[in-house]
Amino acid sequence: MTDTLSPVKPGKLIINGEAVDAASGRTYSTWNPATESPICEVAEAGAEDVDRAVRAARAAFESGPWPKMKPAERQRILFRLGDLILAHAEELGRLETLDNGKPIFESKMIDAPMVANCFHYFAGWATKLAGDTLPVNPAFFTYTLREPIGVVGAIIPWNFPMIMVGWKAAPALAAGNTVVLKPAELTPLTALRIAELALEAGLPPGVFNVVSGKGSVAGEAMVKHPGVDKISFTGSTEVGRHIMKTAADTMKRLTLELGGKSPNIVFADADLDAALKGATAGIFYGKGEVCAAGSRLLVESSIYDDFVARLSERSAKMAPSDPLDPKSRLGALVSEGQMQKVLGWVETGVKEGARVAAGGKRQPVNGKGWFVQATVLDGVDNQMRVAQEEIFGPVLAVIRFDGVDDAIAKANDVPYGLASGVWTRDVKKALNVSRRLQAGTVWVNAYNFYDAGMPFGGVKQSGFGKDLGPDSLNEYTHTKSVWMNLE
Ligand code: TAP
Repeated sequence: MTDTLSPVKPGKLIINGEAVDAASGRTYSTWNPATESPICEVAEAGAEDVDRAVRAARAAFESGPWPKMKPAERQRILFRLGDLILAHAEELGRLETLDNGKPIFESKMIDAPMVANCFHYFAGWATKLAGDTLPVNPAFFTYTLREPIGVVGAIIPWNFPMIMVGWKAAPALAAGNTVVLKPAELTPLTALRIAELALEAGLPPGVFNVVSGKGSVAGEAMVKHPGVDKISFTGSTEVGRHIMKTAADTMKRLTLELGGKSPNIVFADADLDAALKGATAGIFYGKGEVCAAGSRLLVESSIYDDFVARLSERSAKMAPSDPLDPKSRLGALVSEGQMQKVLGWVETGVKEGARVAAGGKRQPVNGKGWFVQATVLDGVDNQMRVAQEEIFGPVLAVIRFDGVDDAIAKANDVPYGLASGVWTRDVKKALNVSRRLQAGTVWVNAYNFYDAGMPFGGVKQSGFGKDLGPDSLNEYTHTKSVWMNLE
């Protein structure tokens, strides 16, 4: 394994424009999932550090230059940050792969450009956030202002550690807010590095702070802190529910991007070669540790047996490999615990009556690592736990259906509603099915496409509020109505 290129420097908290230790002096090791070895020590924030960061963000919002700055200047700084991220794609990609276990192809070629894309795109919005003049009464001049909310607390998961920085911080900062971000304990390195790049780009001290640490300590402290005006969270439905309850005490606004069990529906009239690629990429990209993964493959009865045979053959060829190898397309799961959970789900599936048509086992690379084979569970019934609950690993549940109504009924019969895919050559069918799916995103003859300009977020137990696109700016602004008496 090639992870000893150069040592990774210890991670420090970024508070008020400085790299600092935790007040307690505590650190923890972050691990390389592909080699099962520690990468470096990282400062572990406690409630006192969160308080320091929130005070810095509060001061930067109340009396610092950021919210009052000419929007064009904010735009320039955020655009510069996008450029710096692109210029550091190699370094950020390597850090992400070491910390998370995902293939360097994904972290360097897809994730880093996506984060840059977020800062470039939202930089442009800084100059375009306008209110309205609303002629409601001739006796008044009536207009609205679109104002930043204040201090945004961003809490992000371990599966897309650097992309989530872009999704949360870019729109919040473009709108003039200040941010305190807590990366997942398991994957803090890229967020800390991007915070350093943000200072280099010219973000004033206190505008973007990063506090690495445990969710139950640093995350909890952020959600309870009266100095935080809004929490933007991506993670599990369980933690999202807890955050919603806790945030009620201080009446914080919330954006919750939660779990998923997304259906990827293949009709018999589809381009089956394309659908096959879409089905495998839909689940195995990101090792299946993807909220929007097409983890339930619904296949029409008339093509079911043949399609599953081809799918199994293709999946069996996707062997896990060294994530630092540019050719790798299946990396290591983020932690030993996650690997055990995923293997446990395969056992559950078998006990429920599913057949392992491909993979199903741990497969170390060079004798090490938390790698799991690309796994296909065939003959799954939509009521089984492996069809209803999030596995968050490279495990695909394949379910048979008969006709459009059955496909829709099965697709919607889960607690989640994050994303979905439809494969068909029939345009009317595609449009009708897209309308009837309960999901925040529908991909037609495609899967897993994202852009900073396209809103993303779920319905049902997948949460509410949008990341990305123009809609996400509503999450980070409020509207002030002004009535000016003309008489
Ligand atoms: P979680 O366990 O929910 O953790 C997400 C974040 O919340 C982490 O930073 C975590 O910190 C923090 N956290 C944990 N307990 C907290 C608490 N009591 N108060 C405040 N923060 C707390 O999820 P995960 O295991 O990292 O990620 C996997 C889950 O995220 C999956 O369910 C997946 O579907 C979902 N996800 C959803 C999306 C979208 S866009 N909908 C995207 C990615 C992931 P620690 O890690 O330090 O505990």
